[in-house]
Amino acid sequence: MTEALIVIDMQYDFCPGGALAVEEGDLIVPGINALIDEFPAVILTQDWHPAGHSSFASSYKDKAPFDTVEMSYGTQVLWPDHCIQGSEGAAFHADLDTDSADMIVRKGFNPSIDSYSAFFENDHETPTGLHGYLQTRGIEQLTMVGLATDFCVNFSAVDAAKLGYDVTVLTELCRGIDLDGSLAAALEGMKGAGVKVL
Ligand code: VGL
Ligand code: ZN
Repeated sequence: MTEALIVIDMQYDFCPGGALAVEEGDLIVPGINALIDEFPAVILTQDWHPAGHSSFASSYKDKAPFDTVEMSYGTQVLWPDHCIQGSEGAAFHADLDTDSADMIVRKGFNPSIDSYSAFFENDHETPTGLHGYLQTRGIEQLTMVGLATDFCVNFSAVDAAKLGYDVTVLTELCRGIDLDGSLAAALEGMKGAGVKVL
């Protein structure tokens, strides 16, 4: 059985100084690089939004970052503009060993749907293609690290577990946003879905 490391959204906008900074987000880069060396398969995800994306508070007249809005697919948190395609903030942290990655999955490029998960957009239906990629490579065991624990790592891990993967999240190599208790809820949700949260 082949194992893969999935590195979620290690981009400047999620690091201190970025548009949607996660506290200590940059501190996990060296530990992630060490893991990248060890795994037989490495996949990176990259949050990759067009300007004016529907998950940006700036796309609405009367909304501020971290407000929510009801979308056809459910409640969506509205974020500061971040990870705009081709911007500095959307780039991977320069110290991340991107050269060793086999595959980069971009997500969130559909203007009308956000995509936290590496597997499905936030409608929980539209695939990113990652499941097909992993299946055709015979990869069944996934270890996940990166940003943010309570959003993109959480959604990716829960979707992977639902798809039947054996999933481990290494929390030491993740950092969270933690909006209104979202971090504790995510840890519980992942455990409930059968993810090994270490
Ligand atoms: C993320 C909010 C919006 C993440 C991405 O990487 O966790 N969070 N876009
Ligand atoms: Zn995003």
